[in-house]
Amino acid sequence: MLHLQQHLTLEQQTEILKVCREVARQSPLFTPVMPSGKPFNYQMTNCGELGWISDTKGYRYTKKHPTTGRVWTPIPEIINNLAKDLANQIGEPDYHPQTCLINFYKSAGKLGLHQDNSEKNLKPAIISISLGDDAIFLIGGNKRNAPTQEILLKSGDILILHGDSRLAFHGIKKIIPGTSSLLKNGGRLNLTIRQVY
Ligand code: MD3
Ligand code: FE
Repeated sequence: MLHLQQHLTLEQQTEILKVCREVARQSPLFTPVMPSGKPFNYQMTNCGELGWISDTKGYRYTKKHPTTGRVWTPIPEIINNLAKDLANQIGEPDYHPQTCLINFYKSAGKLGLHQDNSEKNLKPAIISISLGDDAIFLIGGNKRNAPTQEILLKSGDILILHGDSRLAFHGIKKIIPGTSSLLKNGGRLNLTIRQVY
């Protein structure tokens, strides 16, 4: 895993936040539920040719927003270019961003320890961008019971998950309210860019 601390300037963060708001206007945030019916502790939407969703039918990628029934909006240029540049730098010149999951956490938001394995191709890197309030991120090993490490993610930080870390268990333990003024009303946005197949 690569952790690029404060990689994005305040200007870049502001521009990315703006395009996320435009995405959310077309494809509104919604609260997904687990296959058990239990709601997640955050809201989400997507952009790109595919979007990751969870409901009582399971975890999967779809071409359409679950409530509007419309296709997801394209990945904004600034996000697409940033992801391709970063992938290039880690030796993935053919990286093709197919989806950007946008998670929005309020102050009580969290995400339990899990593995990302809904993708058909598990080789391409995952690129994650943090905006807004700080979060305590947990990352462990490739087995659920392996010890975890806490990492503080701040606004403008980027994580690149490739190689061994791609299948590491991970989660968001806590949001630390009042640590960023990027989002007017607080909270944290996380963008996760993936090539699915
Ligand atoms: C480590 N999101 O949506 S992003 C997710 O902050 C997810 O919203 C978190 O985990 C969030 O699935 C964490 C950082 C991240 C993304 C993918 C990973 C870390 C990862 C895949 C493997 C290992
Ligand atoms: Fe994940």
